[in-house]
This record gives sequence, C-alpha cells and structure tokens, in this order.
Amino acid sequence: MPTTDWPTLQPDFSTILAAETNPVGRVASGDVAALVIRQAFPAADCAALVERLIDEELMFAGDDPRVYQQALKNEVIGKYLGRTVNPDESARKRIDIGTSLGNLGDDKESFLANAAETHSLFDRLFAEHPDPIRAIYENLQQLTPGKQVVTAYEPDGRKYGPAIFRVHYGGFTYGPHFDSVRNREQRTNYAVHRFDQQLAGVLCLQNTTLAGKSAQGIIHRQFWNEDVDPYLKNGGFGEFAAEQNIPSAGVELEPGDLYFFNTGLIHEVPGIPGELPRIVLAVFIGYSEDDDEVMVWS
Ligand SMILES: O=C(O)CCC(=O)C(=O)O
Ligand SMILES: [Fe+2]
Repeated sequence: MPTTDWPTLQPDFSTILAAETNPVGRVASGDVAALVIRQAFPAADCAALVERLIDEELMFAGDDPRVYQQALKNEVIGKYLGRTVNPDESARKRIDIGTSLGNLGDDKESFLANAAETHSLFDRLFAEHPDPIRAIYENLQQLTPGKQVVTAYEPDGRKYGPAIFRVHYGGFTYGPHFDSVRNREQRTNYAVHRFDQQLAGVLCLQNTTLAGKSAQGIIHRQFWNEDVDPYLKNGGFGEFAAEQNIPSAGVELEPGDLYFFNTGLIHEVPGIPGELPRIVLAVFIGYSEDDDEVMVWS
C-alpha cells in the first residue's frame, strides 16, 4: 500500500478492506484518490468480449474515419451513439453501447424505455459468456460492507441502464471535468439525485497505445465548485492546478483492471491517437454515508 497523503488503494478488495474498513466512503469523502482492482475481469475475457462486440457489429475494429460514418448509419449502434456528447463527429469519435442518463435523461420516458432495451441486449450478450458488469457490481458490493449495491431504479421499479461500453477512437480526449447529476445536470426528477456523492467505476477492456504510451485517467484533488468552474470552461484548469499545487493521481490500467473514483473531483483522460480504440465499461455510483443503498447506473 502506498503511504502518500492521497493514496490509491489496490490491488483487490480483500487487501483494500484490510487497510480501510470503509474504502468507498473514503473515496466519497475525497481522502482516497481511487480504488483499483487488478484483473477484476480477466484480460483474456476482455479480448474475447471485444471480438464479440465487433462480430455483433456493435463497434468497429479500427480508426478509419469512414468507420464512424458507417456506425452512424448502423441501426443498432446508431441508437446508442453518444451524439449529444460528440456533436463534432470528425474530432471526437466515440461509440456508446448502453443507455446514458447524461445524454437521454431530459426525456424520462424515452430514457427508461431505452434502458429496458439495454437490459435485454446485455442479458443476451452475457447469458452464456463471462459478464463484466457483474465483475463491477460484485467488487463494489465487497467494497461497501453493510450496504446493498443495486442498479438504480425509480420508485415505480423501472431500472436505469446498468453500465455502458464506451469505445473511443482517434485519441478521444476527456478534458478536465466533473460529473454530477446533482451539481451539474441538476436532475431533481430522478431517484439518484438523493445521493451526496457520485463515483464512477471504470473497467478497462482495451487500451490504446502509441510509442509505448497509453491513454490513462488522471484525478485531481479538487472538488468542483463555483470558483474552479470558470477554469473548466475556459480550458485553464491545468494552469490553475499547477499554480495552486493541486495534487493529482494518475491511474495506470491494463485490460481487465477496474478503478473507482469520485466524479465530483476534477478528472480527465488525455487521448492517445493509437491504432486501437480505448474501450471501457463504465458506471456511475450514487453514495451517501447514511444510505443503505448504493445505486449504480450509466
Ligand atoms: O474513461 C475513463 O477512464 C473515465 C471517463 C470519465 O470521465 C467518466 O467516466 O466520468
Ligand atoms: Fe467523467
């Protein structure tokens, strides 16, 4: 275990629990930078899954600009593309397989209908194959003793999407940002709005690599607030963070590795224009210290 001021705890839930009785709570409070579970889903299963997603025409193998145009026309992918996130398709090419509250949440009925389709799709995909969604939920359950990890649902029982695959082509970059249904999207009409803290769980399925360097996440020890907001909007956060000596944690993942972090902290994933797309399976997590439920959605 590293003993820095702002630790990343790893490599598996039992080691982490031996060091911290409430590890997710420590991420929620911002005292721990991240939790990393090495080989939460075996690397060989990641490779087989990527092959299957390609065979199913849910994604495309390479980074050919025509591929993305083709994907837009594909009936299945077309439905799941994060178009609202990436209005400039030539610059930021990303295929989403799953249902995103961020992209679809403005229309609750259509969001929940889309989520039901995603459940059917994933049930079919993983009926007879290793299920990476389960790997995320089971690790999270172990890391939140005494609480119940569930797919997020509305009071009438309807479920959100359980997780989302994101396939990033051509050096897709997440600039410094935060994610919060409460503070950013202000989705007061959703059950997940009740949680004090929002975390993410991200399972790496495939890295993108160029000249020995791969695309990896960086988390800054700075919660979003009104004062840092202008720096996020004008692209000056990097300079601000350097001036203020804000600590950061880089998390190096291999395919099969899973990390959890607080999305209220400013975070980023600088892109690497490697040959293969960077593929992750991602969830958001709603957490309150005094809530018995931990809700998971995408
Ligand atoms: O892909 C990642 O590692 C993180 C992406 C991200 O910013 C998020 O899921 O909130
Ligand atoms: Fe994020």
